[in-house]
Amino acid sequence: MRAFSRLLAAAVLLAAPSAFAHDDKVGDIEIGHPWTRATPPAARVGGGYLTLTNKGQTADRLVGGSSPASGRVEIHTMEVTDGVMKMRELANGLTLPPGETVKLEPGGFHLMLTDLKAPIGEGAKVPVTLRFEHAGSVAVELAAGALGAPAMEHGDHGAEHGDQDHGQADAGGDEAAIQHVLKSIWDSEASPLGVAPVVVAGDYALAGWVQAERGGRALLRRRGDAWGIVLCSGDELKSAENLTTAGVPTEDAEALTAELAVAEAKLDAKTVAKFSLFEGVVRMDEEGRHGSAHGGKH
Ligand SMILES: [Cu+2]
Repeated sequence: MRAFSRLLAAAVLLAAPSAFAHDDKVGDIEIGHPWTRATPPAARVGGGYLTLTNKGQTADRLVGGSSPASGRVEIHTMEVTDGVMKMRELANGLTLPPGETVKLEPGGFHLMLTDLKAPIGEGAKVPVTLRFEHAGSVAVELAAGALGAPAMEHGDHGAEHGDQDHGQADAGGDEAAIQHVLKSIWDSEASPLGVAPVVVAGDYALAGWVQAERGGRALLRRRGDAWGIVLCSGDELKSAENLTTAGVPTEDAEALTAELAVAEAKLDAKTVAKFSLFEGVVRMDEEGRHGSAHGGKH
């Protein structure tokens, strides 16, 4: 329980854009679409995402940042080791090769606002100053989309993955919608994602997933007609107490764990064992390019 809370506090906030922010430029560095996402009330960290294009002839480097909204702004990378996603601070900054665009995005490089002074509210503009080794400093604003709201609304990413369906519940009901949300992010021909069982209580759901030799459990939340992923974990999500910690109302948490136990008892032991393989807690919001959270496919 304590460990879970700590993990939650330290969990990575993965998010997806829902607002199109203005572009900025400093020296040879062009900054595109800076965004973040609203955080849960207890969150101490937030993510920051944007693209950096080096229009110059020589390499530059994002070496740091600062924000009045957080104690620190760190530059992080995500790595998957043995199927477990971890993030690591890039102590030497992020190299920006000449003529190239480097994306800071969920599941990859990102800014991490640690020690948030207050939760990030939907629609907020979070000011961040970015510091480059050669280009100097520039102020940008991270436009905050909703927590768990449908994302990828803007046209920029549409061609690439705008059809990831915003988790709308459809005729197939909650289970189909939830499977669809998970698959739209992680499923691929090369590595099909299996989603089962799915149990729903109130506005929350638990889903087991397996992909090749990996697996885990996901907690999802309904907002309006859409289901969004709240977090991914393993055995932690079998505990009603942990679910409550993650924000699920006690009644729903108890219903979920009871139903999950019944549903998983019908599966073969090998599959259920895979659900336990996911270590730690990765807090997310639905959508986005979160592939590396589970699969390291990027
Ligand atoms: Cu991070």
